[in-house]
Amino acid sequence: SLELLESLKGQLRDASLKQQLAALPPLIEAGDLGYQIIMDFLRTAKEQATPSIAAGRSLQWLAAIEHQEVQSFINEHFATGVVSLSPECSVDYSEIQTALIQQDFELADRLTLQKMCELAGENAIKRKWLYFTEVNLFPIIDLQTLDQLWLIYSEGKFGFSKQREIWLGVSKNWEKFWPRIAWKSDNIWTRYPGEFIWSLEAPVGHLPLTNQLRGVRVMDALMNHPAWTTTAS
Ligand code: UYC
Repeated sequence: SLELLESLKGQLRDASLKQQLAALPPLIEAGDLGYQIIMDFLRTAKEQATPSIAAGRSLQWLAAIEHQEVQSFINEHFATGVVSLSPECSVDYSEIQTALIQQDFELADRLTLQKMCELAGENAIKRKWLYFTEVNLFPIIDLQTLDQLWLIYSEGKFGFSKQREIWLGVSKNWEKFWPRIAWKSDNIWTRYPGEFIWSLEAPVGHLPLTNQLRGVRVMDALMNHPAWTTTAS
């Protein structure tokens, strides 16, 4: 009913994040009128300085719909997503944003590792993995951007800063940390790629991945990076 749609519209605009996210499935279910409400919400969101998690999730829902008008709307206004990438970044992260909008979390994770190798330089690109010394030198803006992309397109669940919150919550105890983010269960490492959860069903902090094959130092460097204790530049 129109009354219900009006109330969902208000919920999407004004309620808590949890309620905003809960308004989306019934709006999608409603069809055309629901799509219009979500598109209006995204138009308004675009005027805000900082992207919101509700806007990121709205775009993901709309992107998954095969509907001419919705697709033209996305192409016209949100082809590159809701996160505007700073020109101060050393690497172009737009491919990650595209994968995240499509909810292809496995691709987004691969691209994240790849782009971090690009950020580290020629040697890391050839090696295809990172030294912790390279991570220490990552610019704050680049790590904050990667983190924001993961956060905005995961209902606020994924990203290094989320991992860091959990890591601090277990007093930096790695053995307590791994099972919390489902990288280990029953003391056995989760196997890459098949055993990881490539969806929003995953626990908070599950993605993006940092391979532990060569030890914990890269993860430690990520968790200790000044990006998480410095405000955005
Ligand atoms: N893998 O187990 N991982 C790979 C993870 C480990 C292993 C890539 C994460 C434990 C091998 C990513 C976990 C381990 C390869 C991750 C995990 C192990 C590989 C691709 C839970 C054995 C290479 C990028 C902590 C006991 C062969 C990359 C292959 C790859 C991530 C084995 C992203 C988070 C200690 C042999 N693992 N990795 O860095 O399958 O190569 O590609 O962490």
